Amino acid sequence: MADGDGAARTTSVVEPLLVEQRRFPPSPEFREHAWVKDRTPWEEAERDFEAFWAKHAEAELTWFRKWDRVLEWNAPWAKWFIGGQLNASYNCVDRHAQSWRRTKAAIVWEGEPGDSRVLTYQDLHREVQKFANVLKSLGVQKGDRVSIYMGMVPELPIAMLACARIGAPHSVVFGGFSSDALRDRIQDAEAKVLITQDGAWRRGSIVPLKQLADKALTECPSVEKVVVVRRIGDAAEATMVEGRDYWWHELMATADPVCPAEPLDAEHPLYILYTSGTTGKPKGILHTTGGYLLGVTLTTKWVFDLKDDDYYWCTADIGWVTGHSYIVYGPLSNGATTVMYEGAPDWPEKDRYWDIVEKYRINILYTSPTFIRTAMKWGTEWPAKHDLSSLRLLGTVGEPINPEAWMWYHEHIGHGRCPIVDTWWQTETGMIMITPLPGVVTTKPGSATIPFPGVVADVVDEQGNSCPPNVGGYLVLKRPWPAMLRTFWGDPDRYVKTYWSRFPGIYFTGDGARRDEDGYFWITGRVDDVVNVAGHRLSNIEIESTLVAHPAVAEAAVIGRNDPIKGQAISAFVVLKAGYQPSEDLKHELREWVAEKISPIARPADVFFTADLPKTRSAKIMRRLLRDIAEGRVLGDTTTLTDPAVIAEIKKQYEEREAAE
Ligand code: 7RM
Repeated sequence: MADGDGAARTTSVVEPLLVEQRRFPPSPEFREHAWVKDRTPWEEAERDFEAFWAKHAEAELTWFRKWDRVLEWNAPWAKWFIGGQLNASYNCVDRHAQSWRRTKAAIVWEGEPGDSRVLTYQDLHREVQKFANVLKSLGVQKGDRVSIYMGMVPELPIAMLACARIGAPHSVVFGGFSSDALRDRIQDAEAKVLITQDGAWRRGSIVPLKQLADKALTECPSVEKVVVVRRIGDAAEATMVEGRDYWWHELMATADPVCPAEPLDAEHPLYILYTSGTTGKPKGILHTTGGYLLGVTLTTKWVFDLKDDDYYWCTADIGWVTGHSYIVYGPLSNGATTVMYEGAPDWPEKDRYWDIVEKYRINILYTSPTFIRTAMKWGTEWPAKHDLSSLRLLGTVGEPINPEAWMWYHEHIGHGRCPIVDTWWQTETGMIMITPLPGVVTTKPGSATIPFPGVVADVVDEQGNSCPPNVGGYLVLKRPWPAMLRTFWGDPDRYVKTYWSRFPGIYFTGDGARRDEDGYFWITGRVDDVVNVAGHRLSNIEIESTLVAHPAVAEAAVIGRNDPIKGQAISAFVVLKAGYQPSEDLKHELREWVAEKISPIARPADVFFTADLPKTRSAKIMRRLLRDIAEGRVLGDTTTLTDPAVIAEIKKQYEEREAAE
């Protein structure tokens, strides 16, 4: 877990420099038409939270068999809807394809080069069934894992839903990850099949996904078959291995279009998604079927106040949990129209998102604070060029949003008309946990406001006691919720240790927070060794290990420092091996090394060479001190350091660089 040095600074009275006074109550018109108009759901959940979830499980999902018991809770092991049977693919596709929604757009896809596709629920039903049969023909059986390494193309949700249909847990690996990262995740999941594509478009150039996959597969003996979507064509230079690799379109051409959804136990694994934790090894977060689907279905409906005629667009990549829950499962389970975009926000121009909003008349937009801050930097002229009057609700996720960015979003995108939902949650929680419901909760710029009905969150001190108002502490969750992770894939001990050991029986989020006098939560960010760059979670230790794997590097420390756009940026402090000299070339090489080994997201913004790293007498790297330097704070106590001169030297380098810029 955390080495403790980051944690220490959260349990103190936080005195906000500027107390946020602005309040945005829901407009009477919005409230009148909202799914939730008053406090009833919170009251119901308070009276009997199991009955609350059971009521909505009945109303929102279609079950093949009703459950016998709502919850079995042997902390930290949860089972929801025991004895119940359902299928996520059936809930997301079949039940809509068999209703008046059959001709409604399910997925509206915008390609980076400007090509587009619309799949109605009927189309999706056919494609999902066909691909489920393809998977079966490749030997995939219930319980087998399928890894997916793709960009944002419609075949990705089709593949996920096909896996769900036959009970084969999918493990989507973000298409921006390196072949090493892919290899580690395939190995951990012991996937039988990999689905990928020849290449993906990124700002007009090609990411050669198949070539990267081939490299990973040289060390993945579990993978028997590979399915390749043809997105690019010859330019991707994908080569096919006879007997192992198959083109998606060739298999689909002859696939049987009928494949009934398998009735699965509510606790049947739906997917594994890897996320960064406090140690180098990524953790396979396991989500199961019934509770997860209920959590994402109800939050999608209530938080976004989603209606049948809405065009809903979440700009995340499906490779992250936000895409799983709020591009694929939540919206489709609701029978919504979900928009997906393949490319970058500044391609071909800095108004691509606003162009898409205008083109499709988007009603609900869900994006990240990093994107909002970037758009602020680009200037108001870009959104001003477009008709954004279709928007009626805006959302954010992934990092704390600063009040200035919130206000900019409110004014320049929402034109003062749209409620903003700042949603706090994690890969682990599966569903949105702290959020306004837009028809009821008055918002304050920068606060994720209050827990979703049925969720109990608190801010506690080192001993686990609730902190008084405005005192910072650890954000914890005190009651099980249906979409919670069930374990780490293949590592139950670490699941217990990571989340449930600091405060026994209570879920430790890894975030710091305070709660104000109105009970509103203000999330301050991670208190453990996790960096959050543009809403993407990275582990300090994983990046350090990667740096140390470079022949020139003896030791490395990595911290996330404040960054005005990305929330945090990575600073690396590197001790070289004897015989290596610091140089600009070597800095560049190390930055590229990390980008290649992990992902361009992990590429350090700055690299500092130092003779030694600041360490405590118990040999722990004092990342807190490095952070203080990087963020220009006065250095605290350095007496526990083995060699205080080390830190003075690093500080000098930092200041020299600042002066040079
Ligand atoms: C959905 C997602 C989780 C971490 C979480 C926080 C941070 C997410 C907010 C936020 C402040 C928010 N999953 N985080 N949402 N911080 N306000 N609204 O991002 O597993 O990738 O990251 O992200 O630190 O622990 S995640």
